[in-house]
Amino acid sequence: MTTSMSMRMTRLRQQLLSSSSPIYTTLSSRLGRITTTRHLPAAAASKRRPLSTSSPTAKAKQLLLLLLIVFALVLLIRAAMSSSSSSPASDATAAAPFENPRTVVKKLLAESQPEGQGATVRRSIGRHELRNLDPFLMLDEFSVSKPAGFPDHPHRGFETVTYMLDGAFTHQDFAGHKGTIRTGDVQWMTAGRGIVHSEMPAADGVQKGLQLWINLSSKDKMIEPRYQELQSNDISCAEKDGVEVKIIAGEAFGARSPVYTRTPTMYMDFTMRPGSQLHQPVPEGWNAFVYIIDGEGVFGTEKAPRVGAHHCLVLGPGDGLSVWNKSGKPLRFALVGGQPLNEPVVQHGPFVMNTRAEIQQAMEDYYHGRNGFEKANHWSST
Ligand code: FJE
Ligand code: FE
Repeated sequence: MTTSMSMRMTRLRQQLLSSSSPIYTTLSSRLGRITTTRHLPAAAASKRRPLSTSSPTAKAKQLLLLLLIVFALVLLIRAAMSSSSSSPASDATAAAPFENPRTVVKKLLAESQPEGQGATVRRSIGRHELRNLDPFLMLDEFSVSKPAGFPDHPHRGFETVTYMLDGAFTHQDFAGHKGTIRTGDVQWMTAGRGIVHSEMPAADGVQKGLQLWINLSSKDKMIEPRYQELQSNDISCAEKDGVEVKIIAGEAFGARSPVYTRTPTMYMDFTMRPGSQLHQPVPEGWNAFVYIIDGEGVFGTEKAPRVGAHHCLVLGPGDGLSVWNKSGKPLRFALVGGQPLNEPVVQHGPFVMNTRAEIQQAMEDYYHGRNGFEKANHWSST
């Protein structure tokens, strides 16, 4: 046995023994349906009395009655017009333009925890209270300073999306792929059948970002690995009524991201000025969540309480999300949605498959350097 092999064995053993997450199986659960009913204003009934035509007091009464009728009619017409209006952007008090607006069904504060080698992450999806939100497996807000980081480790069966909020990170993989992403850049990595890589801070000070893990369907788990890298100035952005959006995946305000999402996904970074509001469609049937990066916002319905940074909000079913910034500071949050795969999820650390047997296979492939892990035996990051 070679030295590198025995090192790999020790590494694998340590990884498996120290793994805090036991093998678990979850069948994707469906969120309960919420329906809303609309109440239309009931038509007011007006009664007429026969009009008498004699004295001046009677004439005054007639005039008053006529005025009252006209006033009631004006009110009725206005009510009818506002209930049929479809452009709330022109009217700050209008109802959300969605048939079935999504509301917040779960709120979670992502607390800091140690991860990788000396790194700190605020995990929301992937922790006990929110095991996964099909097709999403994990969301970490990371804050890492040298020499901490995420040294050589494997992945199989899903995608990792790294979005830099502040600073720079360098990645290197076993196939010779190497690069640095900086503030505003995105690395969309499809691990597929296998990647071994390192992800380390590339500058002094605290390097911050978001890393999202998106599951791949059973038919895509063993595809060739692939990278899609977007520099901050290649990321589509748009602005409307005091709301700015950077589109990492999907479409908003008529602009589209060039990223190909094998598992259909939307990923937006919104910044809302104080006093602004947003009405963003989210495909019906998709699971979706919000992660607040900075500031405070009102999500789902105008009467909802304000929520601040580092909170993850799981959205219920519906066709769109409304957000209000009622604070005096900018509000920044990520809105992410994806089509659920509705497949069994069996995860063991960096391997996410459909069955226990496939996890066993992944561990053996990594250990022996097979089925996509061929280069693992002769590689380590520099
Ligand atoms: C990993 C432990 C880890 N969150 N956020 C076990 F830390 C990781 C891992 C990351 C990670 C990397 C970055 Cl750049 C940002 C992260 C976890 O690399 F993959 C396993 N299996
Ligand atoms: Fe990784």
